[in-house]
Amino acid sequence: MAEKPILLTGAAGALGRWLRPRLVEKYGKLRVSDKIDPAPLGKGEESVVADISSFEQVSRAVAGTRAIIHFGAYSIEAKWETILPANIVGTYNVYEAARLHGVKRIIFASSNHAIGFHETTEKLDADSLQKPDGYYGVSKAFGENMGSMYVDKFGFEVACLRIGSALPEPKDPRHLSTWLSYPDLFRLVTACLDSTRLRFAVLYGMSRNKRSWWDNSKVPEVDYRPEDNAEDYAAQILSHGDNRDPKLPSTRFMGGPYCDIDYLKR
Ligand code: 15L
Repeated sequence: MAEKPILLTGAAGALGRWLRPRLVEKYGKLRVSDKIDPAPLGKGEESVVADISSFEQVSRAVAGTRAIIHFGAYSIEAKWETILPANIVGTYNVYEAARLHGVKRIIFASSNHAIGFHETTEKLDADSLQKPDGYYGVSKAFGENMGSMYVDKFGFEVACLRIGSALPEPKDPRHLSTWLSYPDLFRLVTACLDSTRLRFAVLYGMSRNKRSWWDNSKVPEVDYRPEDNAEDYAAQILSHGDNRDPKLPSTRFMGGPYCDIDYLKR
């Protein structure tokens, strides 16, 4: 029987578009899904258009796949009414549709904003406490906890990627700690897909940054070997110094600018 495709949600987004051809090249078959048509399709791709907040539509996207890379979400801080359908209901829909269709492996795009209110002087690992820095961060913490529950109750295999700043290049002083290059993102996602020992894993989505605040060493079951380092851009980024106010939440805490939102009103 022919191998079933892997499903990528959020396939029309920047990270999805970058990953697609590389995933197809490695795994042969990819089903891409988004609420807008993620066309044009490449060789090896099939598409199911689905609004993540509709269980019926998500279920159609999930049926007949063998693993899910769940990147579909509202991807920045927003009001609760925006986060709820896309990130809370949507994430439930993906896990529950996976259970009904017998798909056990989910790679969940969490975010550094699930731990955004940790001080930048700390070093975090897989066991560090969640400390969301807004509704978006809460939704990512929720997605991690749903994953944990589906692992323990239903035997899922879930990797939660606390993605830092996934960008072609780091652009500001914070990124020297949080940057995740696109090639390293691909290495991370494929290491999770290929792991033969995955149960529940929390990994920081970061490159091999010299100034990193995070540590993935407690997750040896995922053989992630990042190759890029934000330090290569440090001289350029810091050419006019680091002019951030050390007292601002955006400087003190890992989540950066998200930590300033509403904080200063209290
Ligand atoms: C994220 O999770 C967001 O999706 C992205 O837009 C950035 O804000 C990034 O985190 C970051 O913290 O740099």
